Amino acid sequence: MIHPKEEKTFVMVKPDGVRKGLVGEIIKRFEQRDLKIVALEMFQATRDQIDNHYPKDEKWIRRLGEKTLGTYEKYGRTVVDLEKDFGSSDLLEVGKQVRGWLVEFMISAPMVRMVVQGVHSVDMVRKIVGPTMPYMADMGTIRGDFSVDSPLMANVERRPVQNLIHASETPEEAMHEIEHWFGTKTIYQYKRFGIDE
Ligand code: IDP
Ligand code: MG
Repeated sequence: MIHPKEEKTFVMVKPDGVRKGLVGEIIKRFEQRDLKIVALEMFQATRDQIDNHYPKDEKWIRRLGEKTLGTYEKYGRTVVDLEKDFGSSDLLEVGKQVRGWLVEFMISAPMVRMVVQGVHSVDMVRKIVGPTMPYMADMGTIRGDFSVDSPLMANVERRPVQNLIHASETPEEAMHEIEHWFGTKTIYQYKRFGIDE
């Protein structure tokens, strides 16, 4: 087992976060919570890179579709509405369409990628970022403080929910994403005052 202080997670400021000028604010919130930035870069992703970033397995894609249907039902809309908006009520097909919107969005402007290290960094970062849907995110989280999007609006406009940041959800996802985005790059080591010495 790695030392708890060595836990790393992957974060990307999405195009909406960059275009809203939130790069500094986002990094600040991780650093002020004693998390350490150990790799950092602005870049523009290729379609292929994003396609390989989001899982391609049926289970993950279907989950996106299920989430979408869940939102429809929560707001009194039905499978019939889903079929009208997506041309299908097959949740795998719905998930594929949402994934496609995501890929297009993520290549639309530069992003900032980083590796964040610290005790429970995966969970800590997700907590600081807030839940996927900004309209549900508490004040004090990044998504809660700086965005208000909802899938109800996004699905009608045929675009992904804009929630400023991507952050790994599990240590396994983090490992895969760090390898994918920083595989050939340097992850730095240094001692943070007050944390490492
Ligand atoms: P996460 O980014 O909080 O980890 P995931 O469930 O992994 O959320 O979904 C990936 C991304 O897909 C979300 O950040 C969001 O941009 C988009 N997304 C998720 N569900 C929907 C939806 O129902 N409609 C449109 N976009 C969605
Ligand atoms: Mg995710």
